[in-house]
Amino acid sequence: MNKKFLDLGLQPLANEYPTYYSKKQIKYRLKIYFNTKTKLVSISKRIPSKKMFTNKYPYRSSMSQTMKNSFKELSNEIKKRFKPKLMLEIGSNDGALISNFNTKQALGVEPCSNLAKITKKKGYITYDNYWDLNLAKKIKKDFKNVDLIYSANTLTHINDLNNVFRSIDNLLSKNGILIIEDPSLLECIKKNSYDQFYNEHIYLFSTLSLKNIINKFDLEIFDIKNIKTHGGSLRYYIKRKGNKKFRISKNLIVQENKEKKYGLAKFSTYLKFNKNVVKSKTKLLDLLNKIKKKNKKIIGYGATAKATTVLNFCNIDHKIINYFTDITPDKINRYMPGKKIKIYKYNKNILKKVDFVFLGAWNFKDEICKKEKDFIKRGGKFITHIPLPNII
Ligand code: DWN
Repeated sequence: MNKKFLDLGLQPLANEYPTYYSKKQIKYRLKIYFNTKTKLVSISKRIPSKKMFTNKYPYRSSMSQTMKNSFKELSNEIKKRFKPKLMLEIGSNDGALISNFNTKQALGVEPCSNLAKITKKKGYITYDNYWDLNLAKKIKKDFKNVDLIYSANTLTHINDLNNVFRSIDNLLSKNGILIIEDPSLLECIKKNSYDQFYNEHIYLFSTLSLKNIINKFDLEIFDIKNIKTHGGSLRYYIKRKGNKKFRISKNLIVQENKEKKYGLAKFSTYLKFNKNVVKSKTKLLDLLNKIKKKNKKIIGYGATAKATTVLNFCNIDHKIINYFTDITPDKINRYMPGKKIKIYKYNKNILKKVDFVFLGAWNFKDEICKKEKDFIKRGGKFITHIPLPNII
């Protein structure tokens, strides 16, 4: 049974950055549910993939050094531990991961053709289609099987999870390995990062819920890693049940116990989360308004999908956060979705006359603070809302 625990109000598409502000930008009600049987957390309104993942999708995973390092490290591990002859990435974006493999070793699947173009140009075979059974069958026809499938921050964006895993089951070789990486529900609840919810994130996985989903396809998690990216993610290592080559690691039991102990299987935990989210909104608005009363200038750093959730839920406009800065080419000179807050191209001097910087990309706090030593030295302050609205 699906039970609602959070309502984040009307939210625009998180990656639809318009060239001009219009009150008419379409918004959708964002309600979050917990399924008491499957333990899966999901959003209510499902927007068709074709509306969200278009040929103008702006998000680029290689815009951050942290992500590039993480993908580099993982690719070394994949080569050493699993030695795949051929691997496939579902949601290859601009190639931040596959570019660590040679063009004969890795295939990409990326429905946003503007991004697929980038990896194609580098010589990687990239299917610019949505991930489904037809595509899996097509790839099977072209390459027979693949022995490793990887997907980061993508499967949770696809509505029909049965189709997702049926398609993986179809293409993966008998002893093949599937690696999935997504924000951890446990970390989201612990850190009160309600901004992990937006229309693209249809699901937020936990070990408890993912186990239930993949069980139907005779797949099982045999190892798990907590990683720091995207505010705390889980990397799940999955195999077919019949594959005896890999033993079930104790990391899995440890993670499951942590999730159970924290209450991820109980609805009451999510009601508590709701209360914390409401408190966070009040506290953030108090903090920003106090700063504004002192006539200080606040700008946003990192025009993230997460920031869109915060701005629209807390109703923060350009009178509070004057503008955002970002390095992503396709976000520049556009507006934050749903708000009259412009995004300017990042340059070294952009923080010179700024007093406070709201971290839209709080997940890259360390990377950004390192880059902005001068701002900190001259007394500039960062504001974060994670885990609680605060000046750091
Ligand atoms: O799942 C998703 C995640 C992985 O990426 C997508 N559905 C959408 C997107 O979500 P996001 O926009 O919240 O992701 P990030 O990775 O937190 O976005 C970081 C943003 O900050 C990018 O626009 C790049 C920008 N940035 C910057 O301007 N200067 C980042 C760094 C590190 C910087 O130094």
